[in-house]
Formats: sequence, C-alpha cells, structure tokens
Amino acid sequence: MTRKEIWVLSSHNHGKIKELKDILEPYGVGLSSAAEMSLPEPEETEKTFVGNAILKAEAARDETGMVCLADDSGLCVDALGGDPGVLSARWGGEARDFDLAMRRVHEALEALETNDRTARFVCVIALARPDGSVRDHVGEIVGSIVWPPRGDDGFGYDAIFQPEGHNRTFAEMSRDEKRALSHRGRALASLVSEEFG
Ligand code: ITT
Repeated sequence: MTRKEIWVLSSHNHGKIKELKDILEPYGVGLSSAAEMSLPEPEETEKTFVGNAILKAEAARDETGMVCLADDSGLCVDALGGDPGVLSARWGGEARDFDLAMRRVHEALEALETNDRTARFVCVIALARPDGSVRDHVGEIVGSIVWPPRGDDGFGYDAIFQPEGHNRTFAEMSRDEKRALSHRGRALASLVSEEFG
C-alpha cells in the first residue's frame, strides 16, 4: 500500500506549488503549502540559493513542527554575471510582474551589446525535519534567453528560457516535458531517490 504523508511546502509561489505537488503525489506525499496554511513569508536574507532554501524550510518547520520542504530557485544569466540569480523574484517588483522582469533581463542584455545569451535555471530544495536534520538537493538546466517571450504555460521567466538542445521555451512545453528537463525536476529526482530509494 502507498504510504501517505503530509509535508509542508514553505512557498507562496503558485507556479512552484503546482509543479512540486504534481511530482510528489505519486510517492504518497501530499503537500500543504505555506500559502494555504497562511504561514508568514520569511525574509530571504541569504546570498545563496542553498542558504535561502534552508532558511525557508527551517522557518516553516519551526512554525508547524512538521516535515517541511522549501524551494529556492532562479534564473542566472552568464553575461549579467549570474543576475537576476537569488533576486529573481524581486526583479518583478512588489507586484511580482514577470512581464516586467523578463523585459528587464532583455534590456540588460541589449545594453551590453553582446550576443552571449547563455543562462541557467538553478533550484535548491531543502527538507527540514522536526528532529532538526536538514538535507538539500540541487538541480540545474542550461539554456539560452530568447526574445520576444514565447508560450503561455509555466510561470516566472519560462517564456524567455529555451533549454539547450530544444527549440521551444519552457512556456511552450507541456508540464511533463518541463518536469523531465527542469532544475526543479532534477532537484526533486535527487530528493526522491534519497527519501524513497
Ligand atoms: P517562495 O519563496 O514563496 O517559494 P518566490 O517566488 O519568492 O516564492 P524564490 O525566492 O525562490 O521564490 O524566487 C524564484 C523566482 O525565480 C520565481 O519567483 C520565478 O520568477 C523564478 N523561477 C524559479 N523557477 C522557475 C521556473 O521553473 N520557471 C520560471 N521561473 C522560475
């Protein structure tokens, strides 16, 4: 019989919540998000993805006493020295406007007059347990920035990111296609193999 567990997902980002729920459901793990539980959103004060992922997982664990998962992720553009990086959410401003954030990436590249469009998505997933243990898992996918944005699916910067070896952006792919390639899918594959063998 499939085991049933409920973990808390320390996230208020609906795009991430949907992707993570989809991937963990077949393993008998149900996710209840911080957004659904009205948990406070911790301030992301660390300078690295791993630091912020652990900070968010531990904050939710301290609030709930439950097994908690957090995802810190972002888009790192080589010609921009890795920006927007850990500040990826903030490039959308207070309103989290990703049409604006994508345009800012495009305009920053245009201002450099470079043809280098290489970029990567990075995701760190941290799992914090009530016994105080914490594990983290990293996933990355390399690709390039395209302009104008293409596709209506996905979230965040998906419409300007085309994974290497493909001619469609993440926003033009089905959920299953994106999951098989993505930084989040890869970080979760590592977590699943450690937690569920
Ligand atoms: P939580 O901290 O509440 O989980 P957040 O949106 O603030 O939500 P992050 O600090 O990790 O999350 O910011 C990551 C940003 O990077 C996110 O807002 C997206 O804009 C972008 N991003 C991450 N993964 C992405 C993906 O798969 N596709 C497109 N954009 C992505």
